[in-house]
Amino acid sequence: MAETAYIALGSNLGDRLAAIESAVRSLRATPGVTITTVSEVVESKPIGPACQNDYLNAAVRLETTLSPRRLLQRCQEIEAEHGRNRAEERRWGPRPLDLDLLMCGESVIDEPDLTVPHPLMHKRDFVLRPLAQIAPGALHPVLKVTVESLLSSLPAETAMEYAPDVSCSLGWLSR
Ligand code: A4P
Ligand code: MG
Repeated sequence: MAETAYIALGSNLGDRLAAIESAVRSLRATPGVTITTVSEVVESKPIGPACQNDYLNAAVRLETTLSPRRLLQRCQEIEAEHGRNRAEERRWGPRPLDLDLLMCGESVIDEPDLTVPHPLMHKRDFVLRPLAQIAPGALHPVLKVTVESLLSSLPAETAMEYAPDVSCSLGWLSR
């Protein structure tokens, strides 16, 4: 049975927009995955070590017959294809591509290498803002509140700065 899942995309190294576009194409080409909506791409100041570039962030909604674990594996393959090497990274440090599995249907998973919903999604403006564009009414299966209300209840100091000139639409990548 197909489930609705949401994936967050981020990039702050190299050609950030090309990486995000290409990752959406790779997801779209994955058997068992149909991308249904793609958010705008927004630019955000980095959370984490300060000495790194601003990020581009986006979110996609998809229908999938893959299990959450298989979907995460596919995300990690796509990250690796885009030059990501975790062995050389700091936590929250710069990366050419980051794909986070935010939610997958009603699944609640708490395993060492897979937590669904993503454990930080409800605290991240750079995740919730693009996600709220495409799924304002989606319900967080643990917190039992909508994405829209998670976003509006973030403390003001977590609000990100966005550069509107970088905002752009990848809607043409939906199908
Ligand atoms: N993992 C467990 N559950 C999941 C899941 N649901 N989705 C495991 C993805 N991965 C999951 O991930 C570390 C491990 O988490 C993986 O091995 C996987 O098995 P990672 O991608 O290597 O580490 P990370 O991305 O540094 O950590 P995390 O906890 O995903 O943090 P974030 O929130 O992604 O932070 N600032 C801005 N403005 N924009 C950003 O996109 N991103 C980060 C990364 C920091 N600052 C940022 C941004
Ligand atoms: Mg991550």
